[in-house]
Amino acid sequence: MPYDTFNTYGGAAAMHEDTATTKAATLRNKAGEAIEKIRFMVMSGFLGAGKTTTMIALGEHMNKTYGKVGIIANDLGANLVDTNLTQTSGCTVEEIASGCICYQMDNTIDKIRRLRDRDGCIFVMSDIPGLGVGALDHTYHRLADDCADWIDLSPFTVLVDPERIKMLLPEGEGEEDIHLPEELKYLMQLQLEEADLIVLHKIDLISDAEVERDVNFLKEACPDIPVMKISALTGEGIPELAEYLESYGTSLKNFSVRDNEKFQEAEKTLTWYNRRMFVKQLDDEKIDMNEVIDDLLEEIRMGLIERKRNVPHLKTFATAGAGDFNKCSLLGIDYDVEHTQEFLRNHKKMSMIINARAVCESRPFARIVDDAVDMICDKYHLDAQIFFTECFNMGDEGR
Ligand SMILES: Nc1nc2c(ncn2[C@@H]2O[C@H](COP(=O)(O)OP(=O)(O)OP(=O)(O)O)[C@@H](O)[C@H]2O)c(=O)[nH]1
Ligand SMILES: [Mg+2]
Repeated sequence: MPYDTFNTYGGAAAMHEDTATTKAATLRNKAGEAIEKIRFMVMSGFLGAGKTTTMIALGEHMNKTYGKVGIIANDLGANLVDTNLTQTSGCTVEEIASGCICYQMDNTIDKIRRLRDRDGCIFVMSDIPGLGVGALDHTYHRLADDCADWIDLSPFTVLVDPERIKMLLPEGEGEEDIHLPEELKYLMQLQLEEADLIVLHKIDLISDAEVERDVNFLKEACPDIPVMKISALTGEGIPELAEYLESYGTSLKNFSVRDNEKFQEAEKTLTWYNRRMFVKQLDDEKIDMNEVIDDLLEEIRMGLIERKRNVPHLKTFATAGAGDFNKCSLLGIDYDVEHTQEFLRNHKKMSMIINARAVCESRPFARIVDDAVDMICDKYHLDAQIFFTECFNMGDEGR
């Protein structure tokens, strides 16, 4: 049965007409007072599409206009950049690491409950790993079955990066080679099909004509799914998106991966790499650690180019005391490093996390990172202590 849906969003309500059902009985606390249901939503989208940035922008906006928002940072593996980055915002954060929320639903339900009871959140959002498909089934259907009396589900939202749409556009329109394997197209198509709502993101990076072209493409490719456009960086479209997510529910469609083999082929192209390390300047000198991080990322980029491999998202988060931090992203060998935040001062040491999702076999990728770390140690006379490294390909036997 379709999940409870709010149809208060003007003309677009008709789009969701068939999804409205009766609401569950009102929850009451010990004193007999009515308790509002909490809202939950999943933010999906390909690696680097901007899920974390958008959740933070939505959270900060909705904290002021709607009520307290909780964010669950979710990814495979441990030591997540996204958790650390989200903690620097004004949002309340929980983490579900070492696997997708889909396979940790009891844990996810506990976190949502804790965010409500301990932190007073009335809206919780979680992302899923950037290759994720299937959360509608695993997460939304489970919550609809088991928690409909205290959780309302907002639209299952899929973000799309205009750079990645180039892979899906008809020949001649997006022909620029972004050096990602063909197999990943299928993964992106599945993500779009799964959506209740598709959001074209990073519109600050493209012209109005390109926005129109991409929106039209998405509407044609997914005719029954509403399309919005935003830039989390400039804030454009964030209030409208927030209002939509607060007002609408999910159509709770039945979606499953049609061709599991093809999906696994796409998964196998990706390696997950997470490292935590501590870097110290051996002459006790304060240096510009921003430069060190830039050199590290550039060396990894060059290593990948040399081996004809790529990294759809490589992100680093470094701290050096007194709240000073650096957060960088590299969205592929064809792009420059993006600095979400740079250190404001020089430092003698820093703690650093590296998370990479690479189109490269796991051992060669680990070597590329090790070589890059050796290079910065030589160049800046540093010692690097490695506390944690994990590196696995999605297709590795025995994982
Ligand atoms: N220009 C521009 N860049 C953005 C925008 N939103 C995010 N980015 C950048 O895109 C990069 C990736 O953003 P994230 O929010 O980490 O993307 P993500 O989808 O959470 O990435 P994964 O969790 O690794 O899959 C970062 O460098 C962001 O600063 C935007 O609206 N405009
Ligand atoms: Mg993220």
